[in-house]
Amino acid sequence: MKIEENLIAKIKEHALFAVLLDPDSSETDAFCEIGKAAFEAGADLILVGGSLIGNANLPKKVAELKSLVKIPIVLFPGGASQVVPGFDAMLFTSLVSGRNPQYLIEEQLKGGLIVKSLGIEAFPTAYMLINSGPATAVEYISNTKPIPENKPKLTMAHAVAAELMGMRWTYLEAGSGAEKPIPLEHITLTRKATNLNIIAGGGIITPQDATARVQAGANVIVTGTIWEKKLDINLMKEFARSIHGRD
Ligand code: 1GP
Repeated sequence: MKIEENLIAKIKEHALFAVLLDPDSSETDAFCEIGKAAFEAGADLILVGGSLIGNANLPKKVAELKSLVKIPIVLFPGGASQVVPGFDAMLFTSLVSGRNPQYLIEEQLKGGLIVKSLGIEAFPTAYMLINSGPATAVEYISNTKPIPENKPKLTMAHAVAAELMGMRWTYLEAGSGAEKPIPLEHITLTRKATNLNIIAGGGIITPQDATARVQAGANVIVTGTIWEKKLDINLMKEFARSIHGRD
């Protein structure tokens, strides 16, 4: 529980800035370059995942990245095939907004014993996909319907159920490269109704997008695609300052 405890202690001080790395880019230099820049810019953690495809090169790249950064590297798996050694911790997610048993419990069943035997610290996380424009890869591959963007109460109700089932985190997801980030009401209502640690990601491309979601009650802001398009360390620093409330 050490990594989770440390992150939660930090969350009590300020919201956290997370940079997401795509495991499919672990064949390239971009993986470590973006990860190292995130650390230098003041990110609090690195997430790896979101894709639903495994990659044999991943453990080697994670080990390389670990030698370059002093922040936790947390797996955010798209499926059991991504549970590989080397991570400090992982989001043990269930796609609770969907009704596909594969992502509600089957991938977890395939991955659970591996997580245990590797000794990876797991954060129980209710993962929810919220509609934010054209269909995203996660919607297509998970074969689930997102929660409609104008139904924030549905998000809140799923979060309440997840908390009652013992989950401690929820990830409110617009999808990688989404046209726009999730509407604020989904965060506001979930914040009022639960004590879950709220992660918000997908389509966040400006520090203002991030700040608005922190003010609505998000505890962790995730950005990924923006850095794959252009690695701008000054903008990363600006994100860190806005999310940490130091602007
Ligand atoms: C995707 O929420 C993450 O799973 C990050 O989204 O790539 O759009 O920043 P972006």
